[in-house]
Amino acid sequence: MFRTIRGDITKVTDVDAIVNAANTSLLGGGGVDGAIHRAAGPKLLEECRTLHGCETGKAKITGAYELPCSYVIHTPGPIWQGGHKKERELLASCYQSCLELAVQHGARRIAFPSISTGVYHFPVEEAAGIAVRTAKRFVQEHPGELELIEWVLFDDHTWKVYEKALQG
Ligand code: AR6
Repeated sequence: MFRTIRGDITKVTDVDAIVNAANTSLLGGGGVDGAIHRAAGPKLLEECRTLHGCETGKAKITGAYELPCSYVIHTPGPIWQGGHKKERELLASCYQSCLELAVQHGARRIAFPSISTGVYHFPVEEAAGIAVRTAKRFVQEHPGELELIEWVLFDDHTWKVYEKALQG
């Protein structure tokens, strides 16, 4: 049901949906967002233009085009500003919103990157705890609706932190 793997989320072939750590414009960027747009091809940006952005903590879904899955779920994570700007609640809301959209679209297997812990500087340990707690609670509240939730972590340190959060 839950697992972590080290790697590139654009290469994952065993899920219905991958999550993009986007920005509120939904018009692409660096990091995992850039990698997803490059791998999906220009039609992804075309569809994103029709969405007119997305609020931090919410999510929107598109097709996946050249990617080996059916959907991309785009969620703008919070920018870490010291922890007093509702960053934790907003990050939990990202996971919750993505999982709700996945279920609404019949996507039973979903892969997440480490939302907000790159250029948005959310501390990784806290982000991993929020990610795992929110996903576990969601599964308890939606029994039988999801088969797999995995985190695809790009670097060794981030992978170890999520693995510990999941086991601990
Ligand atoms: N697969 C999986 N994880 C990746 C990949 C990949 N291909 N590439 C990077 N990561 P970031 P954020 C990891 O900065 O902090 C963008 O410009 C990365 O090592 O991508 O939410 C958006 O447009 C890190 O652990 O996302 C926004 O403006 C994690 O993904 C802004 O960055 C998240 O890093 C969002 O910032």
